[in-house]
Amino acid sequence: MEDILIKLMDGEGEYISGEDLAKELGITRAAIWKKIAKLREEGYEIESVPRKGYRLLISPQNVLNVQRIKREIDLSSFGGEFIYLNEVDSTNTYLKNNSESLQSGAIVFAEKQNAGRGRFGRAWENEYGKNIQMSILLKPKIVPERAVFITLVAGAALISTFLDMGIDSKIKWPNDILVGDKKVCGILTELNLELMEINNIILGIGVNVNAEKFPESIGKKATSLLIEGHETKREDIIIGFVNNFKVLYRDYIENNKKDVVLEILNKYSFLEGKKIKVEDASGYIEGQYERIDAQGNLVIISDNGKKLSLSSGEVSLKNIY
Ligand code: BT5
Repeated sequence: MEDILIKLMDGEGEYISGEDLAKELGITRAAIWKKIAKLREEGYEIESVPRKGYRLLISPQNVLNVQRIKREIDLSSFGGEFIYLNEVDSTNTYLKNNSESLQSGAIVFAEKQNAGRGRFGRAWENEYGKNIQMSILLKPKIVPERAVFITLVAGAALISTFLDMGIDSKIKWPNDILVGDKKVCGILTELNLELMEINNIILGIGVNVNAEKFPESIGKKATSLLIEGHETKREDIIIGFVNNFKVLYRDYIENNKKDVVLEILNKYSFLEGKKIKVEDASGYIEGQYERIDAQGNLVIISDNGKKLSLSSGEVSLKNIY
């Protein structure tokens, strides 16, 4: 997004003088005027009043209302920052590269990722301006083993957010959220360690909100909220998710409280009653899904009758996944 647009949005409907804009952006007032004219052509209604300056009145529909997000997420108690980017390689990589200067809780959002990642080096598809690609920087004082549960905290926060919006979703342990049996959201939690201690954790979520189509390669398993018949505002999802996540995350980090998360995960498990296959680097196990246990592990009764509790792995079902 144009820097000038960000400044106008940051102005929250207040006038910003041409002189201030020129100074802050390091360009001439004539260049400001040209940029304003271009934005007007794109559908932004910008008022200009002599001696007062410019103020943004109306944005085209699909522009993310960053101001509203900043207002409704209590940033002062969490990270202090919501960084809005037009394009980036990956929001997770962005936070990794800026982790020293940012506080725990800092959030970055991008309208488009050019190298969005899934787990195990897989790609995450996205389309400019339609969906949510965002990451949260976390710097908890915990042992690395406790970090995996954060993916589940994020999953539970997303399911609650969707429920609040009247959308039924399910979790496919550990990191997929499905609507109508297809994936609308993926979660990627990356751990950056230093001498076996957590330096930071980066939680990335991708939500297909308004995408209308997907590449053929994932067409059978991917969907968006819009395709499933849910017209939503991206802001509502972001605000709901961050506010739900904050509460569940603090409870987990500070009090090791996991019960609400586990209750949600078990109640809305996509795997309930299903025959599954779980693969990891060492091989695979087939069996019957049982539940998510107190550690957040997947419990499976293998085909040879053994009950196993797995802390990681890739779950697949016949046919789709
Ligand atoms: C995930 O990995 O599901 C984690 C996705 C995390 C994406 C976010 S976006 C913000 C942040 N920055 C990043 O760079 N990443 C995070 P995994 O379980 O490995 O699933 C990846 C697989 O899902 C791919 O191999 C495809 O089959 C499928 N896939 C790719 N893009 C998709 C999409 N938009 N919707 C649904 N499925 C998709």
